[in-house]
Amino acid sequence: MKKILITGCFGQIGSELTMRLRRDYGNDQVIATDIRRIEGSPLLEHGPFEILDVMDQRAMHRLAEKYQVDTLIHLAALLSAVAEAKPQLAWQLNMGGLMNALEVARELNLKFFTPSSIGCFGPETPADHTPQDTIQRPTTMYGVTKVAGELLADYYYTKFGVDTRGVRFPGLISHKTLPGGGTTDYAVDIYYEAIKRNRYTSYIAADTYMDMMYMPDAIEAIVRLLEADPARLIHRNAFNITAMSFSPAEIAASIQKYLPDFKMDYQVDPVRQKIAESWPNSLDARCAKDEWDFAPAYDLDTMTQDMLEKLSKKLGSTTA
Ligand code: VAH
Repeated sequence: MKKILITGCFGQIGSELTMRLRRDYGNDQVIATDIRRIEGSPLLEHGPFEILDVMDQRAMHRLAEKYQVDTLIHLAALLSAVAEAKPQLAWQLNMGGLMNALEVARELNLKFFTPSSIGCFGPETPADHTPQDTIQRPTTMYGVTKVAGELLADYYYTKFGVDTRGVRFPGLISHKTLPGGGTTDYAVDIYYEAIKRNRYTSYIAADTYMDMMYMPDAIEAIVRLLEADPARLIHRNAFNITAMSFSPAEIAASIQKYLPDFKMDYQVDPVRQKIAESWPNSLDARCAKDEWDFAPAYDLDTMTQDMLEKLSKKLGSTTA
C-alpha cells in the first residue's frame, strides 16, 4: 500500500484515518475525497483533496488514475439511524457507491477496504460472543446494505481477484469528529454533555449492551488489516472486531469515576432502541486476532479518561 484514495474523508472514521495514513505514508500519498469541501478542515492543509460524489463511477476512476493510487478505502455511506429514516436513499448510496468503488478497484487492480458493522447482524443472530460465521438477517436497511456489501466485496475477491478486506465495526467513539446519524452515537454525545452540563439524557435504555471501540483502536485495525500478509487471511469481508461491550448505565458509571456528580437519565428513542436491540451484545473477535493480530489497546475506563481529558481541552472546560 503506497498511494491511497479515501472516500468520505470528512466522516467520523475518514477524518482520523486520513491524518494517520498521511503520517504513516506521507501527505501527498493520501488523496482525501468527499462530496463537499469543509473549509478550515486540517485535511485540506496537509495533502491533496478532491470533491467526489461516489455515485459518479467515472469521476472516481478518473481520480484514481490521475493520482495513480494502489489502494481504495471506501467509507462514504449513510449510518443506521439516517438509513432507517431514508431507506431507499440508503440503498442507493450505500450499494451504488460500493459497487462503483469495487468496479474502480477491479478496473485498476487496487487493494480495497470498506467497513461493515455489527449492524450486519439481526435478532436471530446469537447475541453473546457472536461468531465470525453465523446467521445474518438484519432488520434495518443499514444492516441489509452491510450484509449485501460484505457479500459483494467477497464476490469481487473470489470472482475477479480484487484484494478486498473489511471489518465489522462496533460503535466508534472519537473526540475529534462527531458521528452522523448512528445508533451508537449516544456513547459519543454522553462525553460532550458530561463536560458541558455534567449530565446526559440517554436515548438508549440503561441495560442495552452494544459492542464499542475507541477510534485510535479502529484506525489501527484498518491499517493493520490492510498491511496484513494475504496468505494469513482465511476471511476477508468482514472480520468481527470489538474492544468492549457496555450499556449506557456502565458508561455513566465509568464517567462518574472521574466526574462523581455526573447525572444520567433516560428518554428512550423507540427507533434507535429497536435498532440497538437487534444487534449483538458482544462479538467474538478471535479470527481477527488469529489472522492479522488485531489487538485493541483501550477499555472503557481508559477510553473515558482520555475522552474527558481531550474534550475538556477542546471545549475549554475544567469539569474533568
Ligand atoms: C451506527 N456508528 O450506529 C454506526 C455503527 C455499529 C454502529 O455502524 O450506525
